[in-house]
Amino acid sequence: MLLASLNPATVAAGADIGDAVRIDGAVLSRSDLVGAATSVAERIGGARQVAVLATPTAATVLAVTGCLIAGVPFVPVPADVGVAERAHILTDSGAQAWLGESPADLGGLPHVPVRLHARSWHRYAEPAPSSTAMVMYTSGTTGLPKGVPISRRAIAAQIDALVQAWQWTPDDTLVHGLPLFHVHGLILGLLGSLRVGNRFVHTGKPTPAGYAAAGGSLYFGVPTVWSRVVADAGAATALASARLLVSGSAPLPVPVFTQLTELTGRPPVERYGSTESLITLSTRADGERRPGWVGLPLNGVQTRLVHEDGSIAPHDGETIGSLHLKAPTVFEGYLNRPDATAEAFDADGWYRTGDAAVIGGDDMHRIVGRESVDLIKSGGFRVGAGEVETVLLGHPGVEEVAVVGLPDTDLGQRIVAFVVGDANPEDLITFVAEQLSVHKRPREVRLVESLPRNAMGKVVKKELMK
Ligand code: MLC
Ligand code: AMP
Repeated sequence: MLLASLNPATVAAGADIGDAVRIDGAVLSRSDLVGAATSVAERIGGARQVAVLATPTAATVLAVTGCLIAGVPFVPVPADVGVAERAHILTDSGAQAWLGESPADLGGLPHVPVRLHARSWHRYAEPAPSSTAMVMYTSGTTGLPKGVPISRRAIAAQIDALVQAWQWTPDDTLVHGLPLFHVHGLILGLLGSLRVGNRFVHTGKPTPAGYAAAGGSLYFGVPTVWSRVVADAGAATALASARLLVSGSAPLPVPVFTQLTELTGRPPVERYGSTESLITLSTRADGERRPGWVGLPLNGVQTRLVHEDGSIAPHDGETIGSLHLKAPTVFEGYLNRPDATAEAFDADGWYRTGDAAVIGGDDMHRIVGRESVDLIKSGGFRVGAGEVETVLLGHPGVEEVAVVGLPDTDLGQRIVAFVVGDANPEDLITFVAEQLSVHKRPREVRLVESLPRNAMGKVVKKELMK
């Protein structure tokens, strides 16, 4: 069973815990989860696909769990989603209804609320491992976000590999305050806990104080979270009793690694992945944790480095190449986008991650950076420069625009828009927040006379990043 700890037979036979999930002030036991989520499954059983506005609430946990019980693929929609991005996700995915929390504007779809106190004890057959569990949207360098269908098999393989790497057990209490619409917070954090059977605590926002108060043994965070934790020495020292502090979704700066180690006595475990591949590399609970390096391949993962001319680069700890990988967790293709799927894989089926890396003779991996300046990571969120530029060009005051990610000590990269035109910078920031999503808004808009262009007329973004 994918969510093994929610097996109705074992829960009924006494394998219950009263506080399996704590979220948004609610405490759910395993039998609450089984009963309420099975009731959700009964209500949506015939649906082809549903959208779940992934707020960090009990309703979202039950909506997601109910879909997995019924075998209905769901689309986790960013909790802070704006108008244009929401319309695209609903149309592209073919979602038939909102399940659980609902946005103020339903976009023409019916809404099926989740009843927290409803119960059903119907037994569902386990859906096929090859079936799609969810379709998660993720940004590319240009255009609108693409749907990534993620199979039940991939999720199970992912969690089992992490159980091995992190010595993750039902005795753990896993804590995070990350969004439930991405791999990190949803698949690893929530579904991982429901498969392993450990207690899960969602802190709402991932604040240092929230992490310190949660009393967990296993903590997940993006680098922005860890850099905020080390800036709060009191909160950081409270984490000394944890077993593992795990960082991922973006590069963890070496100074943050060092300070976290000093303050907690726990060198963080780093791991690397993507929406398309899930997590493929990690340092181990019982292995070396080297600052600046993201670890060894997880069970079943093969990696290689490729030069621009297609030749294979050596694993010598120095040579930089494009990171390609094969893994049981890699997706099969984007929804409705055969063109983008064809670009993502080479002729031998290797997935092109789009990241440049170095591999050591000991198989340790270091991520050097993104190959394209047009894919930005801000606070651990992946944002395409192209999607932000397209929205800004739709504003009447904008004539030309170029969006880049500039280095930022808090967010890793800060989204900055260089605009030629006549508009109020604050209005432009709000415009993107309303159209795409709040986390994709530029943190800064710089009005400029002109954009640097090469002889072909193409904007030279490297000039803007100096
Ligand atoms: C500010 N706000 C605005 C606004 N300006 N709202 C609307 N319009 C505007 N113009 C308000 C918001 O309403 C919100 O309020 C608040 O500002 C949000 O602030 P923020 O500055 O965006 O948040 P911040 O504190 O900077 O967020 C940091 C963060 C966040 C670390 C909490 O970036 C985060 O959750 N990151 C995690 C991303 C993640 O999980 N990625 C995993 C991808 S999976 P209010 O009141 O609501 O706070 C992956 C695979 C892998 O990568 O390897 O894991
Ligand atoms: P997403 O699809 O949002 O999961 O983003 C995936 C991208 O995040 C990867 O291709 C990397 O560029 C980046 N990433 C994830 N984890 C790490 C890490 N530990 N170190 C550096 N970059 C990372």
